[in-house]
Amino acid sequence: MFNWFRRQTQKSSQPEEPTSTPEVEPTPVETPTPQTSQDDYLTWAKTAYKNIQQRQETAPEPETLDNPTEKPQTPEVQPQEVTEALPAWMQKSERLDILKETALETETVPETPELAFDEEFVWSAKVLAAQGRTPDDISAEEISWLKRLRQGLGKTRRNLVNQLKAIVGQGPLNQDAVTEIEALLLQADVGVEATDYIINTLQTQLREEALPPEQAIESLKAILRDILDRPLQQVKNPGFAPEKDTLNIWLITGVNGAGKTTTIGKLAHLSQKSGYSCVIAAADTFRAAAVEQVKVWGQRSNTPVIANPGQNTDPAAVVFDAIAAAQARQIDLLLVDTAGRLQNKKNLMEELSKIRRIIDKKAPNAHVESLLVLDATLGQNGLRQAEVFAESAKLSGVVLTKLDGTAKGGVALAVAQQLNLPIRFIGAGEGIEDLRPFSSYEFVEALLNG
Ligand SMILES: Nc1nc2c(ncn2[C@@H]2O[C@H](COP(=O)(O)OP(=O)(O)OP(=O)(O)O)[C@@H](O)[C@H]2O)c(=O)[nH]1
Ligand SMILES: [Mg+2]
Repeated sequence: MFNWFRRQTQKSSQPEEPTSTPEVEPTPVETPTPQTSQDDYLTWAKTAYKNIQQRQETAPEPETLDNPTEKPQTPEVQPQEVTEALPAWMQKSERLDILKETALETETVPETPELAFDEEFVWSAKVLAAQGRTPDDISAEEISWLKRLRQGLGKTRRNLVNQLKAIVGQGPLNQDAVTEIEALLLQADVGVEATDYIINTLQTQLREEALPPEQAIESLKAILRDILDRPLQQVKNPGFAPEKDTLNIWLITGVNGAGKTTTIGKLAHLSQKSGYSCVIAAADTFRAAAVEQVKVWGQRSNTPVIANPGQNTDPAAVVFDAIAAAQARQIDLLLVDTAGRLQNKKNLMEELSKIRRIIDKKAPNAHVESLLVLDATLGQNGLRQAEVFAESAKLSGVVLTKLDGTAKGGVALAVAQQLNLPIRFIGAGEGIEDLRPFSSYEFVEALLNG
């Protein structure tokens, strides 16, 4: 089973940033091989491609959304016994099981469609190789995801790389060059604060030593990674894998249309296939269609959805019930869908605070994360919303969605710099596979590695 939450990715080194908290790294990270030539990368990529093909040929069936071989790995949930102990409203979810069985047949699509050995494959392989991976331990899934990420940020990258190379290749930055880079970063949604920081740091470096364009871009990449990783220094769980043997609760918040419900569906799928059992709480009770929408995602990801059948029910009550169900079933991860819009903003914030209080009270030992879902296409506008949510929902991280669209991607840096919140997941498409844990290294490569 491939655990996406514990996937090995490179952590950028941050020598100039002294850390007070000791690094707690869930998985050991190998150092990348130093100077690998272009030819070596190509050989590496070819070997990796052959290995993936061989594995696909020997595998009995391609992995599907509803992979039966994964089921025994999730903690034993014994529906029979649990159902008896559950209140009536939960027993109703059995009907959902029947629905699921029929619905899933049509939803089953291969997880990893045929991979072509193309420029994007080589690029993805290179990104993995640079993180110290070996050609026999990479998966088709990882390559597919990196390709998607690269495509999503393609337009921004092409813009940035060409212009940056022309500017930074001319030695110490003069005022004109600084103004040009500033404009480029601002256009890419990086925001004023992060842009100022990047320019100052880059300028100091280039003043000490005039770097050729390629190296200047490498320095720039290191600065960007540093910004993206900095919020992680103050969090306990840099890797963001759900903790085993504890209930993990992830509260998903954000304005309407940001992609909360879609993110929940994708996260449920990712958790199940990474070996964590999962339940969804349908706590957006404001819109009638919201519960139905989350139930569809429940079916797709084969995840039980706890909902209250009544109209206009109290979302905090749904969360209360969902926690009870998750505890009874010894579930690893409870995902809470919330409303994006109520009668007014004040009501929404009050409701979120109430949900948060219920979680803290009913599950004091749970590991709680509060994630803000931000639509990356909104650029700086999205950030203003974050400040409002930060207080009510006690935010601990961000999910950036819609990076496949017109988003410029730079908003990730603004989030880290201005909100001091780590980005935990990124979404780059509407499909169930289109969301993965965030890696600063891979993100920056997709943004700046032409
Ligand atoms: N292209 C693209 N579309 C996305 C992505 N994530 C979500 N969407 C789309 O954005 C729209 C809104 O998504 P929802 O998940 O319903 O958003 P929500 O935050 O739950 O919205 P409310 O329930 O109204 O508050 C849907 O059409 C999704 O398919 C993404 O990563 N890429
Ligand atoms: Mg929703």
